[in-house]
Amino acid sequence: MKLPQPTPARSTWVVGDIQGCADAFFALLEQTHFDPARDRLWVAGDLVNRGPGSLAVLRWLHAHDDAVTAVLGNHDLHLLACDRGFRKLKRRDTLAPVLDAPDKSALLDWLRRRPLLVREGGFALFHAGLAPSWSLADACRAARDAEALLRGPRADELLARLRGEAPVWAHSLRHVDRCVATVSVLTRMRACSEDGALIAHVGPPEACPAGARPWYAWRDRSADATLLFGHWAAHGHRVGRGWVSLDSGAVWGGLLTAWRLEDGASVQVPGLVGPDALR
Ligand SMILES: [Mn+2]
Repeated sequence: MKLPQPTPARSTWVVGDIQGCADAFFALLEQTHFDPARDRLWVAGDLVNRGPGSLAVLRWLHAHDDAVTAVLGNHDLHLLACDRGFRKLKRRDTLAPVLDAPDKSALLDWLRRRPLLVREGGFALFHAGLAPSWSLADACRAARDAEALLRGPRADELLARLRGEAPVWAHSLRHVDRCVATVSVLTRMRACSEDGALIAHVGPPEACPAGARPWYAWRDRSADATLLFGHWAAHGHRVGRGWVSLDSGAVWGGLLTAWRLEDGASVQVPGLVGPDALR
């Protein structure tokens, strides 16, 4: 896609799920003429896994921390849980080079300190979804609690819980349970029921099971920020009323998408191709 002219003096690009597609990621940086001294990069989570270049992606983001705002996705948390021994690598995981890297502790320490939700300048960025009952202020409060737990000395209490079922989010949940539920909503939700229970669904949003809708469809459309999210490859890159979806399935042979906050321009590059692409 060609960029409209003139381009803003300083661009803020938000990129969808990179998932270790390092070649596509670096191609996207070139296509957007990204300059870390001038521009900013927002990353919608799932920086790593399934693609072959998770280590290169993590190293670049870590090295350009001043220009990068990245939120955590479910694959990023899976990496942290594997490192702590709470989860095991699955057949299609490609995280071993990160776990074996000499700079692993610097990279994972940086990753563990990423936020779950960022709200800035009329935009809110998170990996997956928001609970129907949350205002944006509620979502920020819930995210800050879970982030504090993950960054602190009790992080293992959260990471250990990632292998099990999360409770449906409710304010009345006890602290760690509530943080587990918060992480589940922010990093795993696609379709949900009206009470905020996650409904397993990986197909397109038009094909949600009975009683389920895309999480944003339960929300008041006059929310005070544009919601930026990934996690839903079959959803693809779309610009809706009050939201922009950014996961265009790079790891599944689709595209890697960047969308510019200043003017809504989008740039896409091919993700994994040929035998590297997942099926
Ligand atoms: Mn995801």
